[in-house]
Amino acid sequence: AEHTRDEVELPPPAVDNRLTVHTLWPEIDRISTEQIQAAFEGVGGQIGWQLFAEEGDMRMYRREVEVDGMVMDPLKAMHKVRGVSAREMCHYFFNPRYRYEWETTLENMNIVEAISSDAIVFHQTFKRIWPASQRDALFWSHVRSAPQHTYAVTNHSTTNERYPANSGACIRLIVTVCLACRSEWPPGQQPSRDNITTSIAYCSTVNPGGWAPAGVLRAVYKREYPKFLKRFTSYVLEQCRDKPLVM
Ligand code: 6CM
Repeated sequence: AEHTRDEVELPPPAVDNRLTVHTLWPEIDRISTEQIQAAFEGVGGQIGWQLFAEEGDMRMYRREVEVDGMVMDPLKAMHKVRGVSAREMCHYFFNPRYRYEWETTLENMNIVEAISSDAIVFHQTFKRIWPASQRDALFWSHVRSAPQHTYAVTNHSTTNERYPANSGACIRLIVTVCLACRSEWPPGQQPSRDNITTSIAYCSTVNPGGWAPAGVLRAVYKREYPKFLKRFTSYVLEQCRDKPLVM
C-alpha cells in the first residue's frame, strides 16, 4: 500500500490539463522548455565556466557574474546516479512532502497554490546567513517529461499579491533552477535497478535581491551546492532501495 500511494503522486507522463488552462501556463511552458534544453548543453569549450567542485561523477561549474556589485553567478552541475530513474529523481525533488528531509538551507516552506499534479507555487524562507538579511523566495515549480527518458523540474520566481516582496524581515531573492534527469540502460535490455544510470544536470541562477557581501555569498554557494546535490542524490537512492523501479 505504501508504494501505491507514492505512485499516484509520481510526475505525470503528460502535462496535466489543469495546468494548461492556468494564467501562468504560457510562462511555465516557455521557461521550462528553455531550461531543459540548456541543461544538457555542455560547459566544455564555453568561455568562463570554472570547475569548482568535483567528487566521483559529480562536477560543478560556475561563471562569475556581478551586476552592480551583486553576485549572480550561474551554476551548472553534472552528476550520474546508478539504480534510480529520472522520474524517481524528479518525484523527490518536486514533491513538497520530502523537502525538509533533503533541503538543509530551508527554514520554512508554504504551498501558495497547488495548480495541478505537476505544478505548485511555493513560498520559502531560507536560513539566515550572517551578516546578510534573511532571504525568502516565491516561485512556481513544474515537473514534466521530455523525449529520451527525461524528466525535469523547473523552478522560477513569480509574484503573488498575498506574498509581497521585502515587506517583512526578509529580502526576496529571485531564482531560476532546473533539475533535468535522463535515464539510460544497456540496449536490448529492460531497465532495472541493476542496469539503469541517470544523468543529472542541475542549473541554478540566484539573484540575491539586495546587498549581500560577494565573498560570503560565493563561500556559501561553494559549500552548499555540492552538499545539496550529494545529500539529495543519496536521499533518493535510500528512498528507492527495495522499492520497484518506476519509469
Ligand atoms: O534547488 C534547490 N532547492 C529547491 C527547493 O527548495 C529550490 C530552491 C531554490 C532557492 C535556492 C536559494 C539558494 C540560496 C540559499 C542560501 C540563502 C541565501 C542567503 C543570501 C545571503 C548571503 O529550487 C537546492 C538549492 C540548494 C542551494 C544551496
